[in-house]
Amino acid sequence: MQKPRVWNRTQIAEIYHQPLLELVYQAAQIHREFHKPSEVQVCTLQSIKTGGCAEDCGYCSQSVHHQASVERQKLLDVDKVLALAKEAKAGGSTRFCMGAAGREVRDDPDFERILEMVKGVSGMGLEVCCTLGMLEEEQAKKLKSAGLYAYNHNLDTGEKYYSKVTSTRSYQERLDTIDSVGKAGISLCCGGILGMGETVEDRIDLLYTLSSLSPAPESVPVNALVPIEGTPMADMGRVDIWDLVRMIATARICIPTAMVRLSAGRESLSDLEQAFCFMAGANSIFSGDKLLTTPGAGREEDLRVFTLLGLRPRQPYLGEKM
Ligand code: SAM
Ligand code: DTB
Ligand code: SF4
Repeated sequence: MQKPRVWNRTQIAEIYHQPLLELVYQAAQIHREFHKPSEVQVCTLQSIKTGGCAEDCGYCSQSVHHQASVERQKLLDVDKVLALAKEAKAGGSTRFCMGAAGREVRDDPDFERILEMVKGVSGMGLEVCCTLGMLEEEQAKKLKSAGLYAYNHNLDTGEKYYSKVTSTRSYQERLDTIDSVGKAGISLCCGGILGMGETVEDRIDLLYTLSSLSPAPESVPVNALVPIEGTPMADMGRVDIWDLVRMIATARICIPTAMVRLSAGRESLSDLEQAFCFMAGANSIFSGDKLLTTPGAGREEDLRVFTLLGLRPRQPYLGEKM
C-alpha cells in the first residue's frame, strides 16, 4: 500500500479539474488500494439536543436566527439514547453519532450526561462519535476517557467563504477545536457542505485545508446542502451531481485513508447518482429515516441500494463488550 502523500493547492486543483471519468477512475484505484471497495460503513445519526442554537450558520434549521419549524428538544436522557444506540446496532450500524445543537460544550450537568452516553454507547462495541460544537482540550480529554472514538467538527467550506456561511464564529475557532480533538487523541471527522453558493475555488481551499491537517481526518463527511425553509439558504438549488462526484473523488485521492462519508443530501440522489458517488470513493453513509432534523432515505431503501450495487455493510472491528 502506498503511503499517503502531501499535496499542494495547485496539485489538488489539477486533480479536481481532470476529465471527469479520468478523475473517477483514479479515485476508484486509490479506493481499492486503501479500502475494500464493496464495503460501506453504516452509521446512525442521532440528535440528542435539538434547536435553540445561538449561532447563525446559514444552512442550519437549528439556529434561533432563522425561522425553520424545528421543535426544540432539551438534552435527551441517557437511557433513551442508549436504547436508540441499541436499536441502531441491531439495525446494522457500526457507528453512532450524537449531535447537539449549540456553539460550544460547557462544563455543566449536560456535559456530564453526555459523558455517560458516550460511556454507554462505547460499551456496546459501537464506534461513538459526537458533534457538540466548540471544545476545549480538557473537555476533549474527558470525552476520550469516556470512550469517544471520533469527534465531528466540520470546516464546511474554504476559509475565504466561511464568513458568508456563519458570522458568529471564525474559521480559526473551528481549527482550534480540531486541534484540541487531535491533542486528546480522538480521531477527527471533518468535512463540508456543497451547494451553499461557494465557488470551485472555495471547495479546493477546503480540500487543501482538510488534506493538510495532521493527523489526517479519519472521516470526511461530504454533505450536499439540504435547503431548509426558513433558513437563508432555503432557495439554493440542488448541487450539481458532477460537482458532488468531483468533490468525493478528490477527497478520496488526497486523503486516501479517510472514510469518505456520503452524508446529507443522499436521500435526494437517484440510484445512478449514488452509484457514481460510491465509484468515486465514498465508503460510508448515514442510514435510517432521519438525519438530525431532516428526513433520511430510510433503512429499507438503503438496503435496496446496497443489494442493487452489490455493496455490503462493513462489519464492526471494535471489540464486542456487551
Ligand atoms: N452544533 C454543532 C456544530 O455546529 O458543529 C454540530 C451539529 S451541526 C448540525 C453538524 C454539521 O451538519 C454541520 O457542520 C454541517 O456541515 C452539517 N449540516 C447541518 N445542516 C445541514 C444542511 N441543511 N445541509 C447539509 N449539511 C448540513
Ligand atoms: C455531517 O457532516 N453531516 C451530518 C453530521 N455531520 C452531523 C449532519 C447532517 C445534517 C443535515 C441537516 C439536518 O438533518 O438537520
Ligand atoms: Fe448551531 Fe451547529 Fe446549527 Fe451552527 S450548525 S446553528 S452551531 S447547531
